Amino acid sequence: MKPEILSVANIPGFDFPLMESHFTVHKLWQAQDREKLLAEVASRVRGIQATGTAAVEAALIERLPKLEIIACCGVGYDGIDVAAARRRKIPVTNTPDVLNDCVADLAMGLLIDASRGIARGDRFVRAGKWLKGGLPLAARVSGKRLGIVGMGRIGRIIARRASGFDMRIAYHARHQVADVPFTYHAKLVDLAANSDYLVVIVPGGKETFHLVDEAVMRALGPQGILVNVARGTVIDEAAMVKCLQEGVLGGAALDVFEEEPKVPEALWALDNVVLVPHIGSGTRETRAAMCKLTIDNLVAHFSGKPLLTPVG
Ligand code: NAP
Ligand code: 8YV
Repeated sequence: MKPEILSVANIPGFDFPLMESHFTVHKLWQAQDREKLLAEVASRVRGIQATGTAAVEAALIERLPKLEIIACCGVGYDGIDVAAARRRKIPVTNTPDVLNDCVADLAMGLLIDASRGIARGDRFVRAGKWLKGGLPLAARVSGKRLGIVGMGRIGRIIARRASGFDMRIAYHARHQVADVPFTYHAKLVDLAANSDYLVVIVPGGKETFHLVDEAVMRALGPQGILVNVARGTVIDEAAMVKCLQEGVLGGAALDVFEEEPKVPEALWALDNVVLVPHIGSGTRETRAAMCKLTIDNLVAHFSGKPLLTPVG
């Protein structure tokens, strides 16, 4: 008998046939009637497959008496009630490292786009506006000051990418990192005041909720550009809209939003904003690696082997 897994969320590129070769999979996200499906399978479910943005609340965990493991296809697991899982000694796994390159690539792409106006230029050409004149000048990227909020696995790769653009790099995190040569700012507002670009790459959740507040955005300033590839909750989105509208923040490039997939319509109207739909890890190669790691963790657990990437 294959162990039964509850898939609580889909993610483009997830290899369900591979998971189904090892497990019986119940797709909660596909169910017309979630309650009916849960009533049918709850007593037999031994594992949950989630994603980086899926909610796995205490109520669901408590409803599954045989639950043994929660495997998250994503490095961020802020939607999962890890404390509730721990109370039942249920391990949680995630997918660190395999997505570092692609998320860092996207962060640099967003930064360059927001600064140089690639998407804006594309809209301009397609609308036939070039025939009537050119776009206003943009801002140079190379050699500028980059502030990175979070110097973890992905933050470090963003710094490496930015070094190739001769950027002067500084960062903020709760702790100074011993093995990076960049300037550390214990206060985020100081980092913002000394940056042309602020790239956010910290975990989501209560600890970082609205870490980037109005004061930070004002410190970044009217020429400053805010890039978010972390979680929407890390930035005070309403304050950001206001700062962008008033011109006290120069621009923003956003992969993540507070209430995905809802993006405030006020942002659609702003030409100094680049918007993409949470695609940081969205390449065929990276999704395949994330998916394999998620399934490998589940397989390891049910074979009695050590987990590959348990959450600490
Ligand atoms: P990581 O290696 O754990 O690094 C997290 C960094 O954030 C560390 O430098 C940490 O340093 C810092 N940090 C944590 N809490 C903080 C706080 N309260 N204030 C300031 N800094 C704080 O994580 P990662 O693998 O780089 O991933 C980071 C996050 O990116 C994920 O959790 C996920 O939410 C997001 N992400 C998004 C996408 C996407 O598709 N857009 C893809 C992958 C990941 P200290 O502990 O010293 O504070
Ligand atoms: C995924 C992510 O897009 O790894 C993360 O934390 O945000 C992304 O890689 C996410 O898991 C989709 O829900």
